[in-house]
Amino acid sequence: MRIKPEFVKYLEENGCFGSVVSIDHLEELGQEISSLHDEGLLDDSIYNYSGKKRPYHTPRLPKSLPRARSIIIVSTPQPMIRTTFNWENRKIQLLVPPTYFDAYKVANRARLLLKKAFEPRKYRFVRAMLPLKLLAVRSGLALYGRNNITYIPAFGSFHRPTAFYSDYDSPVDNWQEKKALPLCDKCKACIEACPTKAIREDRFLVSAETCLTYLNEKPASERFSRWIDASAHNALIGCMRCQMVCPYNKELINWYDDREEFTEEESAYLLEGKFSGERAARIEKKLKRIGLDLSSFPRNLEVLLQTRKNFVGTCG
Ligand code: B12
Ligand code: SF4
Ligand code: SF4
Repeated sequence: MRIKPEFVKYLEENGCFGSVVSIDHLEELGQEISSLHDEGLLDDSIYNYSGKKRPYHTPRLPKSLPRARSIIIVSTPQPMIRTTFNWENRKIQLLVPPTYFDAYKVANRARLLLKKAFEPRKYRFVRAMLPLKLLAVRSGLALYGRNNITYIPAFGSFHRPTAFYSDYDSPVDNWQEKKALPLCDKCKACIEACPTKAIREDRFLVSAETCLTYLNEKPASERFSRWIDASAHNALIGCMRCQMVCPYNKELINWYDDREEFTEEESAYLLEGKFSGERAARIEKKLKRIGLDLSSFPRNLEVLLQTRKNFVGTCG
């Protein structure tokens, strides 16, 4: 059970969800990740984002807020984006999963809402680089799905969590055991839908190194391995298969915003894969609005267009 302090009620009035834990759990959060690493279950190339620092294994208080008292997590519901490519006289619509885009916008709004929620008291909120799913579940804000993605009521897995260190000394500490969604006991939909068998029967932790998302987030200079069936690809970046089949997302699978349309010339340019100068800068600006940059092209678009030779205007 999560206790909802007043500031969480304010977040909810403004369409966001939140929770709080004491700063005393910071080390525990890191230890949980580093113990998985010590067991050889986490690949350094995936989790060691900032070189030797391993921010998720050994989270440190920021220099700007050395006396933080709490960690606040705010989650913002986000739809998918549907974007259109004009290609060979057809309009081909492709998806970008929730959470790839508007990262700063979402984080800034979350910080602003927190500031307003506590007014007239003035607390600090410093963005925290933490294992967000673990924090979301440990704080009672979310539950783990068997697909290792976290879920909140009403918005399923379509939400973007953001964490902040704060000098707010919360009387509430929502730290709790990790829990999975009730239906995961009996359901295997995501395991069966995963095109690369990254969700395993023998353990809860996903095999990140075979997850399609990991493979298609790499720069396009790394071609897809032959073992990945072309039909596995389903989004311009990332993958929606294990979320689309989940009963907790039943009401959300058609929740997308239409954003950006690429002309025949722009599609051809992206497929050519030779980017430089002003033209590249212009198209990259457009890609950034859907959470992408040129590094995934032409590979990701190429494979999707190949598998949609007879494709007429829906997503999938
Ligand atoms: C590294 C990373 C990846 C890697 C590795 C994925 C992974 N599972 O960790 C790759 C590139 C593969 C990836 C893919 C995706 N990612 Co990612 N990723 C991250 C990142 C940077 C760190 C995640 C992390 O800490 N992993 C460490 C592992 C150990 O943590 P974990 O999965 O939580 O593992 C726990 C469970 O296995 C659980 N567990 C183990 N046994 C048991 C048993 C029981 C009973 C229970 C209940 C739990 C349990 O405990 C483990 C921790 O101790 C975060 C951003 C951040 N700062 O957190 C985004 C993030 C987690 N990713 C996100 C998203 C959206 C995705 C994708 C869905 C993207 C997409 N649509 O294509 C896919 C989903 C893949 C999947 N099925 O997990 C979102 C999640 C939002 C949400 N709603 O939960 C985040 C938070 C980014 C963001 N800000 O929005 N991602
Ligand atoms: S698809 Fe089924 S097993 Fe997978 S996360 Fe959803 S409810 Fe759980
Ligand atoms: S994101 Fe795709 S590849 Fe990764 S676990 Fe889910 S279904 Fe499998």
